[in-house]
Amino acid sequence: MSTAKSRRDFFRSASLLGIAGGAVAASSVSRVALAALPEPVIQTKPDTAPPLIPNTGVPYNPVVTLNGWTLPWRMNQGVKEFHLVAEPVVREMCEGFKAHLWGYNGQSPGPTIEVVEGDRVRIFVTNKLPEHTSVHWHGQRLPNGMDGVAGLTQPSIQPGKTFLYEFVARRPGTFMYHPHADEMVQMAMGMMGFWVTHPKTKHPLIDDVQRDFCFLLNSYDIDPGSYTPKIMTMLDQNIWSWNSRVFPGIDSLNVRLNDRVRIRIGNLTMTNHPIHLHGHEFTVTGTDGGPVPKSARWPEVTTDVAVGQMRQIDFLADEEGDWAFHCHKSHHTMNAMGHNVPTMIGVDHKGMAAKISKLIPDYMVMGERGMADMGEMSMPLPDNTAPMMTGEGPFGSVEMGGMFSVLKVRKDQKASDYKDPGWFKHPEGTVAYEVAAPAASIQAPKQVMDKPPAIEVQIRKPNGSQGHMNH
Ligand SMILES: [Cu+2]
Repeated sequence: MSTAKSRRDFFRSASLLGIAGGAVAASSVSRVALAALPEPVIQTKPDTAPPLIPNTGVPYNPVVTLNGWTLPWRMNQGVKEFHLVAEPVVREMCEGFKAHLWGYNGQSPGPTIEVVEGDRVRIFVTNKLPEHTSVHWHGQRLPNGMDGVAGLTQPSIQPGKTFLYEFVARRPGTFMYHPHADEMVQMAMGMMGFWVTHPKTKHPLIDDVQRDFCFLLNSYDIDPGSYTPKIMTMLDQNIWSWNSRVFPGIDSLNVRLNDRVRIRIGNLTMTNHPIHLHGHEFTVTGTDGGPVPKSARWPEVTTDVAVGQMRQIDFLADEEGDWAFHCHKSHHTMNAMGHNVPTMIGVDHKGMAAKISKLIPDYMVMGERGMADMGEMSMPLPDNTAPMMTGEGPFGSVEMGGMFSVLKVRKDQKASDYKDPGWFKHPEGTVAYEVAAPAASIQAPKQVMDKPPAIEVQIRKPNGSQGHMNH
């Protein structure tokens, strides 16, 4: 179904259902304003959209959402109006791997909402999901009835209905939005989005930056070959993603040498993520609670983003190169498969493999030397999944997946150009290289485990007498 047609259908069903009338806080909006909902803008591609330069109101340096986009608004008598549509979406998590998620306006996560401190914001939320929902504006100062907690501060938004939220974006900073109705299911299905409120005037704790990136940490449990997340999984997710993308599907962060760079990260998974940047030190300059006082900042190369937290990091990109940027939990830089594989390092199971392959012709021995072989192996994969460790770099397989990307710092990157400059061209003599060494001087450690030493264990029997047990 084309976007144009789905929009037409939406407006037809909207008028049939009388959506425009069923809004909360209708008293603050005239009937005329309600009758004309802003047309929802839908995005179906997972590309990183260029920054949305504001053409009205206070100017600011817009953010770039990794593999995402900023929702356009319309000005209506001084109020910024947005239209979010909660709906089932198909998200390409990387090439060859699509997930059936729930999100907003065609994508999961939903579009980023960018406003300026002091803006009056009106957000229409239309529910095209098969169940009720609500939207909570995480971190915002707002009237209690606009907080979006179904049952507590508002009735839930039933399928087919549109609600209206309206408040003033009172404090600048890094925020997110997500449902506060059947939360476990709806967040496990990908319903979330970013929110940035830019300062109205020069703020003593918010420095100007040349590049401003944002993304959400999310995780899913999607069996290889299937499309829909298993929503009951509490901690054992197998897909660790940034903005519902996994490496090598996550775009690089491309900056110019000596740019001041800001990266805003929000965590809506069910575990913490130590986010690590190579080659530079950063400081945490803000959280969803606001800017961090200067006296409370210290340099880091890794910062932990706990569940439900947001971190805003700033740094000077003064080292050229392709710098890894990733979650430091190594299981989070891997994609599905292989998490239940026993450790086989040092185990000689060749004979066993031959016997098994008589029964299962495709049986392969994995991980005798480590798991690195998996990165280069082109194993037959089920139809819809991502390779566990992959990503072709200029020197071979990067052996990564999941929460991994690259900060690309270039001298010749143009100001405000976010295009991928390709791989770094290292100055001669600055790349680690193989040296000739006599083989005898670097002997590999012996890993023979076929004859474990016999260990004698003394076991005290309940009656006090001693027994022997040989292992
Ligand atoms: Cu992680």
